[in-house]
Amino acid sequence: MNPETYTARRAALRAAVPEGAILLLGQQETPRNYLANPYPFRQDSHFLYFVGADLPDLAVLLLPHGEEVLFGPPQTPDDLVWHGPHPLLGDRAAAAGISLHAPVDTLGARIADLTAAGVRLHYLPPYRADRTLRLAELLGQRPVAVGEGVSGELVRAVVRQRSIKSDAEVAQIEDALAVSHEMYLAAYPLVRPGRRESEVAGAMQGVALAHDRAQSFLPIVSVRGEVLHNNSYDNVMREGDLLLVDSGTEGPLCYASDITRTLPVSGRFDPVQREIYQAVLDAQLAAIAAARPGVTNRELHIIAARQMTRGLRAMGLMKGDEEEAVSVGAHALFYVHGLGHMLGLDVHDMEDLGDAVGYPEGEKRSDQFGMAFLRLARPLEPGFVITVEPGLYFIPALMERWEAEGKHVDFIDYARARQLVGFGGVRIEDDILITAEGSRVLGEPIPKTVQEVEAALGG
Ligand SMILES: [Mn+2]
Repeated sequence: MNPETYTARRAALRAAVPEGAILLLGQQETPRNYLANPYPFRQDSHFLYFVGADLPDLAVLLLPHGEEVLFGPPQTPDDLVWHGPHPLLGDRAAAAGISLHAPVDTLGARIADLTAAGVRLHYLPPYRADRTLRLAELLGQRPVAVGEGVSGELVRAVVRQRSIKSDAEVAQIEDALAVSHEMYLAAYPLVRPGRRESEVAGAMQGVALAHDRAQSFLPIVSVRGEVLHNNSYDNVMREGDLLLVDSGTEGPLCYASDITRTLPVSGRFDPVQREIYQAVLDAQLAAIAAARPGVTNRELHIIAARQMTRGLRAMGLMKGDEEEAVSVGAHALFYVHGLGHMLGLDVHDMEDLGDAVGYPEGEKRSDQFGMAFLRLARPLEPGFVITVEPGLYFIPALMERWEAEGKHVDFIDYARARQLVGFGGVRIEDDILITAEGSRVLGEPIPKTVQEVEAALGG
């Protein structure tokens, strides 16, 4: 983005939080096993949004009278030896539309001056221990006190601003989706009995790396799709397995894509797999069709839940009235999570800011199993980018527990459900933009119908 974009974003933030000073803290390197061997660097997303500069140890102060200062490490002769020539701090500041810059080791003193002058310092909640410690040091407080000083006003302003994606931001997400599309094309030939999950994961990561892109999160590539956050790739794929692949990459400016497909290892779905898959696909399509400004994402979640309940009833897995089944939460035995989340610079966009992102002020999350995991419940607005990712899972431990408790016996046929132990899970996920009239699925279509998936696998 050009300097004017970052200047305009900070001006909008300043207008929403007019009093006091605002601190935007960049990310520091994270050691892997010793200091000089760090994890790949990922800049803080708020910093990327308001400043753009993508290197460690930066901070920006927005001062009460409109002054903006970029703090960063001064370049030393040793840096030139180890890291080669880099833009100077002043050039970084100029690229962000910031006129002043200063050595990062003077930041603490500037904050102390502000505090002494009675100026309120707005900062966002830290999500890593090193950020908590850095804030504690900068504020001259104990780490446990840092949380109490978080600015709710700043959190709400950032959420309002980052929730609405500009055309340029949507283009970044679609850029990431183009790489995702290629990643899936690379995966198909490797989804075969006898191959390992890690071969698929490696081929997909290889595509991202070949484009010089990071993956936006640790991908799930597993025949045990019912294990929701499964990050191991050590299974051998067998005839009759379903491989669940949930992966994403980042665009050039670190905007994320997030796509899930479920692939039959044999190349063709068996009859039961096809019925379950179709129930999930129908739910995803129904939710996308209903997505428009003013509709809440909770309503979309319920539309998807009812649609899948209809499918499960047709298969004899559920029974009774589908609206009633969904309102009491019986479907959550199979559809255990929420429909989706915001997508942007973070794959779960702004999740570090908590439920201020997904829930209107004053509205609490449901405590009903299933609905409690709905990350986004608020009314949709033009410019939101969200994921739509319903799924059905057969989780042995959960089925056993509910059956033992006699839970929702009016709506669930446990004898039938027991026959699906070992089935795994199906999830289908796309990224959509809410438009003035409805919604648009972003990116080049990735095979999704039963016929398309089987054709892609050569089944
Ligand atoms: Mn997702």
